[in-house]
Amino acid sequence: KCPLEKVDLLSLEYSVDATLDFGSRSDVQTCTSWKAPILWDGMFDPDLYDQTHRNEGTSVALTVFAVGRYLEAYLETFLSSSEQHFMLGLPVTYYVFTDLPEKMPDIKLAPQRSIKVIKVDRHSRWQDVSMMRMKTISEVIESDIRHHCTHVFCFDVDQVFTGRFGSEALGDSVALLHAHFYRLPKSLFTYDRNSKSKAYMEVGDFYYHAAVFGGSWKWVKALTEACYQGIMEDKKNKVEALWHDESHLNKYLWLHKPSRVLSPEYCWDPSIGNRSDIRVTRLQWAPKHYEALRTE
Ligand code: 2GW
Ligand code: MN
Repeated sequence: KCPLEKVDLLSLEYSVDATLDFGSRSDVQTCTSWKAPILWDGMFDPDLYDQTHRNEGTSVALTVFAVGRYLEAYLETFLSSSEQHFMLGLPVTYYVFTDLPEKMPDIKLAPQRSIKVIKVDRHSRWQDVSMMRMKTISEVIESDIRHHCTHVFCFDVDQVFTGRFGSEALGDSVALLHAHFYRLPKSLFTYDRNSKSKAYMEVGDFYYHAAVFGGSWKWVKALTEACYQGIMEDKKNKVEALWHDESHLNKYLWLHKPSRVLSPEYCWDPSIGNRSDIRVTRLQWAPKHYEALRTE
């Protein structure tokens, strides 16, 4: 059991965290060594979080990229499922980045929710499509998001919301435990191990998944800028981190610990099968069709 200490509570952005019940899940780790909560089903009262965030005037930006074939393969399912489950009751602005704005699906949005479609270039290497998201996100936070939203969440598009992904997930700096690694020993984490890369690291806390990260706009801007700088430095030195942007993200989160950690409920791979600690899945990996999507 690992409750938040009184002294920490004073500095918490939202005192509602004081109601987290760290003892309610004895089968999983509910707190990091630096006392950030790891959110599992059963630890929190969703209505309390919603109420608190409505009172605080929280508004959320969701960024997602759908470049090339990923638009028709994934975007409609991602957005329509998000309308069923993502931050219901709070104002949400989707920032959709695509090279094919004319192919945008027509999604019916609930009140207080809107979409901004932003045209981006298509990089010829898929590694660059993925990595250059960091640059684009930091730019749009600076030019637009920071004037309209308090928080930002960044998502891969190849996933589907299947349960509440609500305001309990909001915090100053939020990272997600990778479904394939949360029960593995650290020695198996696939950090970048090439000392020539800016993403190089030997030890870490967790293996985080780059498919979901978020936080205050300030923090996400700092993170995406730092990752982009690392990526460009690597290009200059003719190296590429093992898992691209995800390696740089893991390095940043090792140096700048997140204030909130999401359990793999928040991005589950159904091909893993049933696990007793996963009582609810809130977002799921969509099936991959690598051959069809990754060849030209
Ligand atoms: C990516 C790989 C191969 C071929 C195409 C693409 C591709 C990615 C694309 O053609 N169009 C596109 O919009 N993307 C965007 O990049 C899209 O938002 C997608 O979700 C994201 C990451 O690519 P994805 O989902 O195919 O890669 P994953 O699921 O293996 O992602 C993990 O590793 C990546 C780095 O290799 C990233 O860190 C990602 O955040 C991780 O989840
Ligand atoms: Mn993905």
